[in-house]
Amino acid sequence: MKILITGGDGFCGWPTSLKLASEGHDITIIDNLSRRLIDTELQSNSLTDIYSIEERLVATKKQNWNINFYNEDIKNYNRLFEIVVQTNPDAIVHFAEQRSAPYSMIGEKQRRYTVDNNVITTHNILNTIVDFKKDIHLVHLGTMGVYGYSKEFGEIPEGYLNVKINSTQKDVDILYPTNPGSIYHMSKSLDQILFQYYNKNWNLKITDLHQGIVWGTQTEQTKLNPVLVNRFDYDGIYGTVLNRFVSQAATGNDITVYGNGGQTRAFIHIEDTAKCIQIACENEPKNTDKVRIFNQVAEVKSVKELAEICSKSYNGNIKYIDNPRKELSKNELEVNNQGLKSLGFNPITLSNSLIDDIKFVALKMKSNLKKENILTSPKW
Ligand code: NAD
Ligand code: USQ
Repeated sequence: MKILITGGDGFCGWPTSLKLASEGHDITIIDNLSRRLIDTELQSNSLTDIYSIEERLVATKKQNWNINFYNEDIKNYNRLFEIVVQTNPDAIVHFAEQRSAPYSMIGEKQRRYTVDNNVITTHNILNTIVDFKKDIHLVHLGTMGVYGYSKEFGEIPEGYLNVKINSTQKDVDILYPTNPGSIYHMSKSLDQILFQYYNKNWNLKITDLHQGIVWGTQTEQTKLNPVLVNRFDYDGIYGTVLNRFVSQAATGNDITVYGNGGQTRAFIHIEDTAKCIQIACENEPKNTDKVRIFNQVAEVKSVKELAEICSKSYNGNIKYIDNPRKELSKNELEVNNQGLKSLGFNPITLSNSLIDDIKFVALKMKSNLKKENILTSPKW
């Protein structure tokens, strides 16, 4: 297949691009490298030494993979449209959004940037598909955070809640009520409305993947050459919880649990991110009656459980600190992930050997860790 990947230089986009290319797909990446610029803005860094996109591309040629690259901001509609026409893709995988909840809560500039960037990029892609070729399949990376994290309505279904309207006694499927916990998560809720309308009016073929927190860093393909290494965020703004805990424990820093660690979240390994996107691309929705929504999730764990695993494995000290976020101090969570499973997804779950893999990378890169960047989250 010809697959266009927006945001293909990022943490999820890069290994996914490599995976799809290694499976024989024709890949075109569009990325404006804004994530690398945000590192400069925040004076933060990837724990791994990531190579320039030019060096990365040379290394992919050595693997005989077919990956083209455009350095473009997809907020620029005309350029996006030209590239889509030139590439004529079967599918567009959309990663190109500002994805950090803490970043989106720093201040007015970051709140506006997150909403402007995320809504415009999504809307531009939808318009390109309407005006160029309506049967391009759009695969979007959404988030579990659009649902909130609770068992208020039981197990979290895949996108839709079946409700009975009392006055009519009729059953209907409605989009699960959104309950975002940050401006970032709210921008993904806005994306959902865009998808619903474009699907209803133009019958667009859309898969929205509500992904949990991604952990791990390397994949089968990124390990093939040091130049292909994936980024590893450990800082208080972009680092996600499990990768932070492992890198903290491995480098002799405290494991930073926010609040009491009762927050329960859904998780997925980076290898499975790429695998699920492959599954979604290779299995288009059978009809366009509604947006297809899958929960891209392997398992559910509490923050406390993760901290205890890391503490036990690496002798780390757990430090409970005031939670900078406005979120429930404790929640239960159950998530349905049958959609991707029915198409062959066999989830990788947390295991000591995989956590050791992250520890190995963190230890090797210990000298890159800037201690002052560990506790940098804004309060909200
Ligand atoms: P990332 O920030 O590492 O990657 C995003 C990429 O998109 C970056 O390379 C950035 O330069 C690019 N980009 C952003 N705006 C752009 C624009 N206007 N034009 C062109 N390129 C642009 O983030 P990630 O962790 O790879 O996440 C990718 C997607 O997956 C996001 O949409 C995120 O919401 C979703 N997601 C991520 C996680 C996670 O734990 N990392 C979990 C669930 C969902
Ligand atoms: N947490 C700690 N200590 C830390 C860091 C985080 O206790 O040092 C806690 C947070 O308070 C939160 C939980 O861990 O309760 C998860 O935080 P996170 O930073 O790992 O994840 P989050 O901000 O939710 O965002 C990440 C990605 C985002 C994606 C989302 C999926 O950055 O792009 O959409 O995970 S989900 O969480 O399922 O909505």
